[in-house]
Amino acid sequence: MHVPPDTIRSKFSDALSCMYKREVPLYAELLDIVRLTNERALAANPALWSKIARADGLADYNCEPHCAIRVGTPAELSWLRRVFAIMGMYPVGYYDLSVAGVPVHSCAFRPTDRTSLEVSPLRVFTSLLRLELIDDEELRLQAAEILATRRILSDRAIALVSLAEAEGGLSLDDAEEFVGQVLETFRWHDSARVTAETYERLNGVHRLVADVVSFKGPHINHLTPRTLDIDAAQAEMQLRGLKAKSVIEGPPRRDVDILLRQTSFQALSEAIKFLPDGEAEAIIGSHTARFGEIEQRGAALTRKGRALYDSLLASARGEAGAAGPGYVERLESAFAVFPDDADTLRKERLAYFYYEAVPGAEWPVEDNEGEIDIDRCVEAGQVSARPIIYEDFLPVSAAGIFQSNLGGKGRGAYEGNSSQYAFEMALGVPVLDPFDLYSRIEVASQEAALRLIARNAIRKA
Ligand code: OOG
Ligand code: NI
Repeated sequence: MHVPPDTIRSKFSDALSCMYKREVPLYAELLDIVRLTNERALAANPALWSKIARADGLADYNCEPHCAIRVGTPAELSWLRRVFAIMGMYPVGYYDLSVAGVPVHSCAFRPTDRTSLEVSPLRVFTSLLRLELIDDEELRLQAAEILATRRILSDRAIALVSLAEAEGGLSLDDAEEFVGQVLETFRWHDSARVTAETYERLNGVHRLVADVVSFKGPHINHLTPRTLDIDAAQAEMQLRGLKAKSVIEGPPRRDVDILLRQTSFQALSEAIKFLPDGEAEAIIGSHTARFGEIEQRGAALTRKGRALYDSLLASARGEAGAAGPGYVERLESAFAVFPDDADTLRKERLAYFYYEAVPGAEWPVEDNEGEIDIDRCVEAGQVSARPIIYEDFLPVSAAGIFQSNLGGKGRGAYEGNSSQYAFEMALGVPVLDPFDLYSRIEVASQEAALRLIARNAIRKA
Protein backbone atom coordinates (compact mmCIF):
# COMPACT_ATOMS: atom_id res chain seq x y z
CA MET A 1 0.00 0.00 0.00
CA HIS A 2 1.31 3.41 -0.98
CA VAL A 3 1.02 6.48 1.22
CA PRO A 4 -0.83 9.34 -0.52
CA PRO A 5 1.53 12.16 -1.60
CA ASP A 6 -0.60 14.60 0.43
CA THR A 7 0.23 12.65 3.59
CA ILE A 8 3.95 12.67 2.80
CA ARG A 9 3.81 16.45 2.28
CA SER A 10 1.96 16.93 5.58
CA LYS A 11 4.59 14.94 7.42
CA PHE A 12 7.34 16.85 5.69
CA SER A 13 5.73 20.21 6.48
CA ASP A 14 5.49 19.29 10.19
CA ALA A 15 9.07 18.02 10.26
CA LEU A 16 10.31 21.22 8.57
CA SER A 17 8.49 23.39 11.08
CA CYS A 18 9.96 21.42 14.03
CA MET A 19 13.45 21.62 12.60
CA TYR A 20 13.23 25.34 11.93
CA LYS A 21 11.87 26.06 15.42
CA ARG A 22 14.92 24.34 16.86
CA GLU A 23 17.35 26.00 14.43
CA VAL A 24 15.94 29.54 14.66
CA PRO A 25 14.43 30.38 18.05
CA LEU A 26 13.17 33.68 16.61
CA TYR A 27 10.85 31.65 14.39
CA ALA A 28 9.11 30.35 17.52
CA GLU A 29 8.71 33.98 18.62
CA LEU A 30 7.23 34.85 15.23
CA LEU A 31 4.71 32.01 15.56
CA ASP A 32 3.83 33.38 18.97
CA ILE A 33 3.23 36.87 17.51
CA VAL A 34 1.05 35.44 14.75
CA ARG A 35 -0.96 33.32 17.18
CA LEU A 36 -1.54 36.29 19.47
CA THR A 37 -2.51 38.76 16.75
CA ASN A 38 -4.76 36.20 15.04
CA GLU A 39 -6.61 35.64 18.31
CA ARG A 40 -7.00 39.38 18.82
CA ALA A 41 -8.19 39.87 15.23
CA LEU A 42 -10.80 37.13 15.65
CA ALA A 43 -12.00 38.51 18.98
CA ALA A 44 -12.44 41.95 17.41
CA ASN A 45 -14.08 40.62 14.25
CA PRO A 46 -15.70 37.17 14.58
CA ALA A 47 -16.68 37.31 10.89
CA LEU A 48 -13.04 36.54 10.12
CA TRP A 49 -13.75 32.93 11.03
CA SER A 50 -15.27 32.49 7.60
CA LYS A 51 -11.86 33.29 6.09
CA ILE A 52 -10.17 30.42 7.82
CA ALA A 53 -12.83 27.88 6.94
CA ARG A 54 -10.50 26.50 4.31
CA ALA A 55 -7.91 25.33 6.80
CA ASP A 56 -8.59 22.95 9.63
CA GLY A 57 -9.28 25.66 12.20
CA LEU A 58 -7.02 28.31 13.62
CA ALA A 59 -4.16 26.11 14.82
CA ASP A 60 -3.34 25.12 11.25
CA TYR A 61 -3.94 28.59 9.96
CA ASN A 62 -1.30 30.05 12.28
CA CYS A 63 1.45 28.00 10.78
CA GLU A 64 0.23 27.26 7.28
CA PRO A 65 3.64 27.79 5.77
CA HIS A 66 5.75 28.60 2.81
CA CYS A 67 9.51 28.41 2.85
CA ALA A 68 12.32 29.28 0.48
CA ILE A 69 15.51 27.65 -0.75
CA ARG A 70 18.15 28.57 -3.34
CA VAL A 71 19.94 26.01 -5.48
CA GLY A 72 23.14 26.27 -7.47
CA THR A 73 22.82 24.12 -10.60
CA PRO A 74 20.24 22.85 -13.10
CA ALA A 75 20.91 19.31 -11.88
CA GLU A 76 20.05 20.27 -8.30
CA LEU A 77 16.84 21.92 -9.46
CA SER A 78 15.82 18.94 -11.49
CA TRP A 79 16.50 16.53 -8.61
CA LEU A 80 14.37 18.64 -6.28
CA ARG A 81 11.58 18.64 -8.83
CA ARG A 82 11.55 14.84 -8.58
CA VAL A 83 11.69 14.94 -4.79
CA PHE A 84 8.77 17.39 -4.55
CA ALA A 85 6.65 15.41 -7.03
CA ILE A 86 6.68 12.51 -4.57
CA MET A 87 5.05 14.88 -2.06
CA GLY A 88 2.45 16.08 -4.58
CA MET A 89 4.19 19.40 -5.23
CA TYR A 90 4.62 20.71 -8.75
CA PRO A 91 6.47 23.72 -10.20
CA VAL A 92 4.12 26.68 -10.60
CA GLY A 93 4.88 30.12 -12.05
CA TYR A 94 8.08 31.77 -13.23
CA TYR A 95 9.64 34.64 -11.29
CA ASP A 96 12.49 36.60 -12.83
CA LEU A 97 14.34 38.33 -10.00
CA SER A 98 17.21 39.54 -12.18
CA VAL A 99 15.20 42.69 -12.95
CA ALA A 100 15.60 43.56 -9.29
CA GLY A 101 19.35 42.93 -9.30
CA VAL A 102 19.13 39.45 -7.76
CA PRO A 103 20.91 36.87 -9.99
CA VAL A 104 18.28 34.12 -9.72
CA HIS A 105 15.06 32.97 -11.28
CA SER A 106 12.45 30.97 -9.44
CA CYS A 107 9.25 28.99 -9.28
CA ALA A 108 7.12 27.71 -6.41
CA PHE A 109 6.68 24.00 -5.79
CA ARG A 110 3.19 23.50 -4.43
CA PRO A 111 0.12 21.29 -4.49
CA THR A 112 -2.22 22.26 -7.31
CA ASP A 113 -5.67 20.85 -6.69
CA ARG A 114 -8.17 22.00 -4.14
CA THR A 115 -8.28 18.87 -2.00
CA SER A 116 -4.49 18.69 -1.77
CA LEU A 117 -4.27 22.38 -0.86
CA GLU A 118 -6.72 21.72 1.93
CA VAL A 119 -4.71 18.83 3.34
CA SER A 120 -1.45 20.80 3.46
CA PRO A 121 -0.69 23.88 1.37
CA LEU A 122 3.11 23.84 1.84
CA ARG A 123 4.82 25.86 -0.88
CA VAL A 124 8.55 26.03 -1.46
CA PHE A 125 9.80 29.14 -3.25
CA THR A 126 12.79 27.73 -5.12
CA SER A 127 15.43 29.90 -6.78
CA LEU A 128 18.13 28.85 -9.18
CA LEU A 129 21.39 30.79 -9.17
CA ARG A 130 22.33 32.26 -12.54
CA LEU A 131 26.09 32.19 -12.65
CA GLU A 132 25.95 33.39 -16.26
CA LEU A 133 24.97 36.82 -14.95
CA ILE A 134 28.22 37.17 -13.07
CA ASP A 135 30.82 39.26 -14.88
CA ASP A 136 34.00 38.03 -13.20
CA GLU A 137 34.81 35.04 -15.38
CA GLU A 138 37.42 33.51 -13.11
CA LEU A 139 35.07 33.59 -10.14
CA ARG A 140 32.22 32.25 -12.26
CA LEU A 141 34.30 29.22 -13.22
CA GLN A 142 35.47 28.69 -9.66
CA ALA A 143 31.89 28.83 -8.36
CA ALA A 144 30.78 26.33 -11.03
CA GLU A 145 33.60 23.98 -10.04
CA ILE A 146 32.69 24.15 -6.37
CA LEU A 147 29.05 23.44 -7.15
CA ALA A 148 29.90 20.57 -9.48
CA THR A 149 31.25 18.49 -6.59
CA ARG A 150 28.36 19.08 -4.24
CA ARG A 151 25.63 16.47 -3.60
CA ILE A 152 22.57 17.93 -1.95
CA LEU A 153 20.67 14.63 -1.59
CA SER A 154 21.84 11.65 0.42
CA ASP A 155 22.36 8.30 -1.37
CA ARG A 156 19.36 6.97 0.49
CA ALA A 157 17.16 9.90 -0.60
CA ILE A 158 18.17 9.27 -4.21
CA ALA A 159 17.39 5.56 -3.88
CA LEU A 160 13.97 6.35 -2.42
CA VAL A 161 13.20 8.81 -5.25
CA SER A 162 13.99 6.10 -7.80
CA LEU A 163 11.93 3.57 -5.87
CA ALA A 164 8.92 5.91 -5.68
CA GLU A 165 9.15 6.66 -9.40
CA ALA A 166 9.45 2.99 -10.33
CA GLU A 167 6.64 1.78 -8.06
CA GLY A 168 4.39 4.81 -8.32
CA GLY A 169 4.61 5.60 -4.60
CA LEU A 170 6.14 4.75 -1.22
CA SER A 171 5.11 2.46 1.62
CA LEU A 172 4.61 4.03 5.06
CA ASP A 173 8.07 2.99 6.28
CA ASP A 174 9.75 4.25 3.13
CA ALA A 175 7.76 7.49 3.22
CA GLU A 176 8.91 8.16 6.76
CA GLU A 177 12.51 7.48 5.88
CA PHE A 178 12.13 9.68 2.77
CA VAL A 179 10.88 12.62 4.87
CA GLY A 180 13.80 12.26 7.29
CA GLN A 181 16.35 12.01 4.49
CA VAL A 182 14.97 14.96 2.52
CA LEU A 183 14.85 17.09 5.66
CA GLU A 184 18.65 16.75 5.82
CA THR A 185 18.94 18.55 2.49
CA PHE A 186 17.31 21.67 3.91
CA ARG A 187 19.19 21.73 7.20
CA TRP A 188 21.51 24.56 8.20
CA HIS A 189 25.25 23.81 8.18
CA ASP A 190 27.54 25.96 10.26
CA SER A 191 30.64 24.83 8.43
CA ALA A 192 31.30 26.04 4.92
CA ARG A 193 32.68 24.08 1.94
CA VAL A 194 34.99 26.96 1.05
CA THR A 195 37.81 28.95 2.64
CA ALA A 196 37.13 32.34 4.19
CA GLU A 197 38.97 33.95 1.28
CA THR A 198 36.78 32.28 -1.36
CA TYR A 199 33.70 33.17 0.65
CA GLU A 200 34.73 36.83 0.70
CA ARG A 201 35.27 36.86 -3.06
CA LEU A 202 31.87 35.25 -3.72
CA ASN A 203 30.28 37.66 -1.27
CA GLY A 204 31.93 40.54 -3.09
CA VAL A 205 30.07 39.63 -6.29
CA HIS A 206 26.72 39.19 -4.58
CA ARG A 207 25.76 38.07 -1.11
CA LEU A 208 23.43 35.55 -2.66
CA VAL A 209 26.23 33.92 -4.63
CA ALA A 210 28.13 33.33 -1.38
CA ASP A 211 24.97 31.95 0.23
CA VAL A 212 24.32 29.43 -2.53
CA VAL A 213 27.88 28.34 -3.34
CA SER A 214 29.58 28.15 0.07
CA PHE A 215 27.50 25.55 1.86
CA LYS A 216 26.73 21.84 1.74
CA GLY A 217 23.14 22.29 0.77
CA PRO A 218 20.21 24.63 0.09
CA HIS A 219 19.31 25.45 3.71
CA ILE A 220 15.82 26.89 4.08
CA ASN A 221 16.25 30.60 4.58
CA HIS A 222 12.80 31.32 6.03
CA LEU A 223 9.54 29.64 6.97
CA THR A 224 6.52 31.88 6.84
CA PRO A 225 3.36 31.58 8.93
CA ARG A 226 0.11 33.12 7.74
CA THR A 227 -1.56 35.95 9.62
CA LEU A 228 -5.08 37.36 9.60
CA ASP A 229 -3.87 40.89 10.33
CA ILE A 230 -0.42 41.69 9.04
CA ASP A 231 -0.51 45.32 10.18
CA ALA A 232 -1.12 44.23 13.77
CA ALA A 233 1.53 41.52 13.52
CA GLN A 234 4.02 44.02 12.08
CA ALA A 235 3.32 46.44 14.96
CA GLU A 236 3.79 43.61 17.46
CA MET A 237 7.09 42.64 15.81
CA GLN A 238 8.31 46.22 16.20
CA LEU A 239 7.05 46.37 19.79
CA ARG A 240 9.13 43.32 20.61
CA GLY A 241 12.22 44.80 19.06
CA LEU A 242 12.38 42.56 15.96
CA LYS A 243 13.91 44.49 13.09
CA ALA A 244 10.87 44.35 10.82
CA LYS A 245 11.00 45.72 7.29
CA SER A 246 9.64 49.26 7.27
CA VAL A 247 7.14 48.66 4.46
CA ILE A 248 4.66 45.81 3.98
CA GLU A 249 5.05 44.44 0.44
CA GLY A 250 2.05 43.97 -1.82
CA PRO A 251 -1.35 45.67 -1.99
CA PRO A 252 -2.51 48.14 0.68
CA ARG A 253 -4.82 47.20 3.55
CA ARG A 254 -8.34 46.63 2.18
CA ASP A 255 -11.75 45.23 3.12
CA VAL A 256 -11.41 42.34 0.68
CA ASP A 257 -7.84 41.08 0.78
CA ILE A 258 -6.25 40.42 -2.59
CA LEU A 259 -3.12 38.47 -3.49
CA LEU A 260 -0.47 38.60 -0.84
CA ARG A 261 0.90 41.06 1.73
CA GLN A 262 4.24 40.24 3.31
CA THR A 263 6.77 41.60 5.75
CA SER A 264 9.99 40.22 7.14
CA PHE A 265 12.63 40.82 9.77
CA GLN A 266 16.28 41.02 8.96
CA ALA A 267 18.54 38.03 8.58
CA LEU A 268 20.49 36.81 11.57
CA SER A 269 24.24 36.88 11.64
CA GLU A 270 25.47 33.35 12.28
CA ALA A 271 28.90 31.95 13.10
CA ILE A 272 30.49 29.91 10.29
CA LYS A 273 33.56 27.70 10.31
CA PHE A 274 35.40 28.08 7.00
CA LEU A 275 37.67 25.48 5.44
CA PRO A 276 41.29 25.80 6.53
CA ASP A 277 43.49 27.41 3.89
CA GLY A 278 46.64 25.27 3.58
CA GLU A 279 48.31 24.86 6.95
CA ALA A 280 46.33 27.59 8.63
CA GLU A 281 43.65 26.85 11.23
CA ALA A 282 39.99 26.95 10.23
CA ILE A 283 38.66 30.49 10.47
CA ILE A 284 35.44 31.33 12.24
CA GLY A 285 33.48 34.04 10.46
CA SER A 286 29.85 34.92 10.01
CA HIS A 287 27.12 34.74 7.39
CA THR A 288 23.64 36.23 7.22
CA ALA A 289 21.04 34.27 5.33
CA ARG A 290 18.12 33.26 7.45
CA PHE A 291 15.31 35.63 8.22
CA GLY A 292 11.71 35.69 9.40
CA GLU A 293 8.66 36.53 7.33
CA ILE A 294 4.89 36.62 7.77
CA GLU A 295 2.15 36.91 5.18
CA GLN A 296 -1.52 37.61 4.76
CA ARG A 297 -3.24 36.00 1.78
CA GLY A 298 -6.30 37.15 -0.11
CA ALA A 299 -8.14 36.54 -3.37
CA ALA A 300 -6.35 35.19 -6.44
CA LEU A 301 -6.72 37.71 -9.26
CA THR A 302 -7.59 36.89 -12.86
CA ARG A 303 -5.26 38.09 -15.63
CA LYS A 304 -7.41 41.20 -15.86
CA GLY A 305 -7.24 41.83 -12.10
CA ARG A 306 -3.53 41.16 -12.06
CA ALA A 307 -2.86 43.61 -14.89
CA LEU A 308 -4.72 46.26 -12.91
CA TYR A 309 -2.76 45.36 -9.76
CA ASP A 310 0.57 45.57 -11.59
CA SER A 311 -0.20 48.93 -13.15
CA LEU A 312 -1.43 50.48 -9.88
CA LEU A 313 1.58 49.14 -8.00
CA ALA A 314 3.94 50.50 -10.63
CA SER A 315 2.33 53.94 -10.47
CA ALA A 316 2.53 54.00 -6.65
CA ARG A 317 6.17 52.91 -6.65
CA GLY A 318 7.27 55.29 -9.40
CA GLU A 319 11.00 55.89 -9.63
CA ALA A 320 11.57 55.78 -5.90
CA GLY A 321 10.14 52.28 -5.37
CA ALA A 322 8.84 51.53 -1.91
CA ALA A 323 11.70 53.41 -0.30
CA GLY A 324 10.57 56.98 -0.79
CA PRO A 325 8.64 58.92 1.86
CA GLY A 326 4.85 58.69 1.81
CA TYR A 327 4.83 55.30 0.09
CA VAL A 328 1.87 53.91 2.02
CA GLU A 329 -0.22 56.99 1.17
CA ARG A 330 0.76 56.76 -2.51
CA LEU A 331 -0.14 53.07 -2.53
CA GLU A 332 -3.52 53.65 -0.90
CA SER A 333 -4.47 56.45 -3.24
CA ALA A 334 -3.36 54.48 -6.32
CA PHE A 335 -5.47 51.50 -5.24
CA ALA A 336 -8.58 53.60 -4.58
CA VAL A 337 -9.80 52.58 -8.06
CA PHE A 338 -9.44 48.83 -7.38
CA PRO A 339 -12.96 47.64 -6.42
CA ASP A 340 -13.03 46.59 -2.78
CA ASP A 341 -16.17 44.49 -2.46
CA ALA A 342 -16.50 40.83 -3.36
CA ASP A 343 -19.51 41.31 -5.65
CA THR A 344 -17.80 43.82 -7.92
CA LEU A 345 -14.57 41.82 -7.97
CA ARG A 346 -16.60 38.83 -9.15
CA LYS A 347 -18.89 40.59 -11.62
CA GLU A 348 -15.99 42.42 -13.23
CA ARG A 349 -14.01 39.16 -13.34
CA LEU A 350 -11.11 40.69 -11.43
CA ALA A 351 -10.76 37.77 -9.00
CA TYR A 352 -11.39 34.01 -9.07
CA PHE A 353 -14.27 32.62 -7.03
CA TYR A 354 -15.29 29.28 -5.65
CA TYR A 355 -18.96 28.59 -6.27
CA GLU A 356 -21.26 26.31 -4.27
CA ALA A 357 -24.94 25.50 -4.57
CA VAL A 358 -26.80 26.77 -1.52
CA PRO A 359 -28.29 23.74 0.32
CA GLY A 360 -31.71 22.96 -1.09
CA ALA A 361 -31.22 25.17 -4.17
CA GLU A 362 -33.41 23.89 -6.99
CA TRP A 363 -34.02 26.85 -9.23
CA PRO A 364 -31.50 27.24 -12.02
CA VAL A 365 -31.73 30.81 -13.31
CA GLU A 366 -31.37 31.27 -17.03
CA ASP A 367 -30.10 34.16 -19.03
CA ASN A 368 -31.93 35.72 -22.00
CA GLU A 369 -30.72 32.95 -24.33
CA GLY A 370 -32.06 30.27 -22.03
CA GLU A 371 -28.62 29.20 -20.76
CA ILE A 372 -28.21 28.67 -17.04
CA ASP A 373 -26.37 31.76 -15.83
CA ILE A 374 -24.07 31.57 -12.86
CA ASP A 375 -24.21 35.30 -12.02
CA ARG A 376 -28.01 35.24 -11.98
CA CYS A 377 -27.95 32.13 -9.79
CA VAL A 378 -25.73 34.00 -7.33
CA GLU A 379 -28.01 37.04 -7.39
CA ALA A 380 -31.01 34.81 -6.78
CA GLY A 381 -29.31 33.33 -3.73
CA GLN A 382 -29.10 29.83 -5.29
CA VAL A 383 -25.31 29.79 -5.45
CA SER A 384 -22.75 31.22 -3.04
CA ALA A 385 -19.37 32.54 -4.17
CA ARG A 386 -16.23 33.21 -2.14
CA PRO A 387 -12.81 34.28 -3.32
CA ILE A 388 -10.26 31.59 -4.10
CA ILE A 389 -7.15 32.19 -2.00
CA TYR A 390 -3.96 33.16 -3.82
CA GLU A 391 -1.38 30.38 -3.34
CA ASP A 392 1.52 31.92 -5.26
CA PHE A 393 4.03 34.75 -4.93
CA LEU A 394 4.63 38.24 -6.31
CA PRO A 395 7.89 39.09 -8.07
CA VAL A 396 8.08 42.71 -6.89
CA SER A 397 7.40 41.62 -3.31
CA ALA A 398 9.89 38.76 -3.52
CA ALA A 399 12.53 41.16 -4.81
CA GLY A 400 11.78 43.49 -1.88
CA ILE A 401 12.14 40.60 0.55
CA PHE A 402 15.40 39.46 -1.06
CA GLN A 403 16.80 43.01 -1.00
CA SER A 404 15.89 43.79 2.58
CA ASN A 405 17.60 40.62 3.69
CA LEU A 406 20.71 41.20 1.70
CA GLY A 407 21.36 44.15 3.98
CA GLY A 408 20.28 46.82 1.49
CA LYS A 409 23.49 46.38 -0.52
CA GLY A 410 21.47 45.77 -3.65
CA ARG A 411 22.47 46.47 -7.23
CA GLY A 412 20.58 47.60 -10.31
CA ALA A 413 18.83 45.30 -12.74
CA TYR A 414 20.68 42.73 -14.81
CA GLU A 415 19.64 43.60 -18.31
CA GLY A 416 17.04 41.81 -20.45
CA ASN A 417 17.45 38.44 -18.83
CA SER A 418 14.09 36.92 -18.28
CA SER A 419 14.50 33.36 -19.40
CA GLN A 420 11.65 31.06 -18.58
CA TYR A 421 12.90 28.73 -21.27
CA ALA A 422 16.33 28.32 -19.63
CA PHE A 423 14.66 27.78 -16.27
CA GLU A 424 12.39 25.09 -17.69
CA MET A 425 15.30 23.38 -19.42
CA ALA A 426 17.04 23.22 -16.03
CA LEU A 427 13.91 22.01 -14.32
CA GLY A 428 13.27 19.37 -16.96
CA VAL A 429 9.57 20.23 -17.38
CA PRO A 430 7.56 23.38 -18.13
CA VAL A 431 6.21 25.29 -15.14
CA LEU A 432 2.44 25.31 -14.64
CA ASP A 433 0.54 28.53 -15.25
CA PRO A 434 -1.04 29.73 -11.99
CA PHE A 435 -3.92 31.46 -13.81
CA ASP A 436 -4.87 28.16 -15.44
CA LEU A 437 -4.89 26.42 -12.07
CA TYR A 438 -7.22 28.96 -10.44
CA SER A 439 -9.43 29.10 -13.49
CA ARG A 440 -9.77 25.33 -13.50
CA ILE A 441 -10.83 25.32 -9.83
CA GLU A 442 -13.35 28.09 -10.52
CA VAL A 443 -14.87 26.42 -13.58
CA ALA A 444 -15.11 23.03 -11.86
CA SER A 445 -16.91 24.63 -8.90
CA GLN A 446 -19.40 26.40 -11.20
CA GLU A 447 -20.14 23.19 -13.05
CA ALA A 448 -20.61 21.23 -9.84
CA ALA A 449 -22.90 23.90 -8.37
CA LEU A 450 -25.09 24.11 -11.47
CA ARG A 451 -25.22 20.34 -11.84
CA LEU A 452 -26.46 20.00 -8.28
CA ILE A 453 -29.17 22.62 -8.74
CA ALA A 454 -30.29 21.08 -12.00
CA ARG A 455 -30.47 17.66 -10.37
CA ASN A 456 -32.52 19.05 -7.46
CA ALA A 457 -34.85 20.75 -9.95
CA ILE A 458 -35.38 17.49 -11.87
CA ARG A 459 -35.98 15.56 -8.67
CA LYS A 460 -38.62 18.07 -7.63
CA ALA A 461 -40.35 18.19 -11.02
C1 OOG B 1 13.11 34.09 -1.39
C2 OOG B 1 12.45 35.43 -1.26
C3 OOG B 1 11.05 35.41 -1.83
C4 OOG B 1 8.67 35.43 -0.92
O1 OOG B 1 7.90 35.11 -0.01
O2 OOG B 1 8.34 36.22 -1.81
C5 OOG B 1 10.02 34.88 -0.90
C6 OOG B 1 14.53 34.07 -0.90
O3 OOG B 1 14.99 35.01 -0.23
O4 OOG B 1 15.20 33.05 -1.19
O5 OOG B 1 10.21 34.01 -0.12
NI1 NI C 1 8.88 34.17 1.54
